[in-house]
Amino acid sequence: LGDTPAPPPDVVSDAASLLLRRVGRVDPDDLAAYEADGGYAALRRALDVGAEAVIAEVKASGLFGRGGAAFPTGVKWESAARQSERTRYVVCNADESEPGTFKDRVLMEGDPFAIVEGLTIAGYAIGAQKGFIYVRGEYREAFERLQNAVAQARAAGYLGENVLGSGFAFDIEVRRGAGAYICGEETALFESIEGKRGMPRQKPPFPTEKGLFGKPTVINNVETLANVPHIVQHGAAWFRQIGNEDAPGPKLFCVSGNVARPGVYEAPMTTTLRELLTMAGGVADGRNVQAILLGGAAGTFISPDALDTPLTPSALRAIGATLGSGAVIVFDDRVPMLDVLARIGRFFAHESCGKCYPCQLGTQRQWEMVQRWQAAGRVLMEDLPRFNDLAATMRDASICGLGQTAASAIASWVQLRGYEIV
Ligand code: L3W
Ligand code: SF4
Repeated sequence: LGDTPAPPPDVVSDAASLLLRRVGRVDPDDLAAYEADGGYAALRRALDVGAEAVIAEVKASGLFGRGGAAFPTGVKWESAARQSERTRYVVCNADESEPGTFKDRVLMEGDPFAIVEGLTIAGYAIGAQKGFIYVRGEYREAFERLQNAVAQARAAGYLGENVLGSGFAFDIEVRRGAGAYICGEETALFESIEGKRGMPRQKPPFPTEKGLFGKPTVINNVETLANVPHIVQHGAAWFRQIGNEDAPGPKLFCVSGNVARPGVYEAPMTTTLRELLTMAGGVADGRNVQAILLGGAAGTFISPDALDTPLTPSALRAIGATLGSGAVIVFDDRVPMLDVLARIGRFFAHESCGKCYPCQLGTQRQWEMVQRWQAAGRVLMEDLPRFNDLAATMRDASICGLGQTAASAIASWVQLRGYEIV
């Protein structure tokens, strides 16, 4: 955990994959190679069937956001397309910064044209004139790959004044962040693109109504957009064959920590945690699982008793967890968990933007508290009423997701095992 760039994934699953199909196989710097592998067939189909049909297909597919909050993508697109304001934007949130999350990096470095194509289809569907891809500052290679992909797409007529002779005018600009976790929050990301300090805005209004430059905007995660060409090309029913009613389509999981083969794995969300760990070679050195942190620093600690839970939203909800961005961090029985809690506390205190007091002050007090526990070698019982009060205040009164989730991992650990630590 921490505020350094995610390590490069060692392993990419070679299972029957959709999203990772081209990664490591098709030259990511060559548009001709992408086209030869079926690339841009989906955009052609989108332009043929029309914007309304594209939105209907994405809605019917049941695709939901892969960045953490799982909002239905088609509903978001429809909401933006319905606005009376005609100046509209689409934005790809590529500021992947959640600790333990490195899936978008693999897609951007390994299959950048798919993201450019997905964003172009999104732009066409909602009637946008311009798209932005906002890339995490530390991801230099991803940034360069995407810039190259956009330039080649523009030269070939997939972007520009008259996309493939359809009359649709659309272009994409690739921007780099400057190292702030908070700029992955969608409205802070807009502020950053607009040239201001990246601080979240109050929601509502949601971006579909007032987003970038105050105009209707659709903002989707990299992985979400990477699913779009497949849905448009093959249809919602085909897409729904993967996963189940509650969780259609493939998902990328970032498995890290004490596993034999850390990396990015593609699997349906009906996969259980135990099956995912098996894909990653099991717990390293034959040790036992102590806990799994699901969803990164903003996520939830899961007990090894819950290893047979499928990774669908409803199954996870039933055990009080969410999948978040797809981070699965495994801690074996040797890991000093109070050090991990202290690291999480430091992370949020450092990354809080300071705009609202529940989070600005709450993350600092939380960090102090977990440092006290670390020094004492146990969760201090006398701190628990204070901690619960702090966690509830941050969750209920913070402006954005950072503050609202800053205590969730620590609270889940206290609930899981805290009382037993001596
Ligand atoms: C139109 C409505 N749009 C909601 C949109 C909203 C946003 C999306 C989700 O993220 C999560 C948290 C962590 N009309 C709408 C609407 N929307 N109602 O739907 O919205 P929301 O507010 O539920 O969530 P959020 O604040 O966008 C919070 C996760 O993010 N997280 C992790 C972040 C890190 C990464 C990464 O590194 N890749 O994603 C941190 O908190 O799980 O649940 O677009 O506008 N009525
Ligand atoms: Fe900033 Fe935290 Fe408030 Fe979000 S919750 S606006 S990060 S201070």
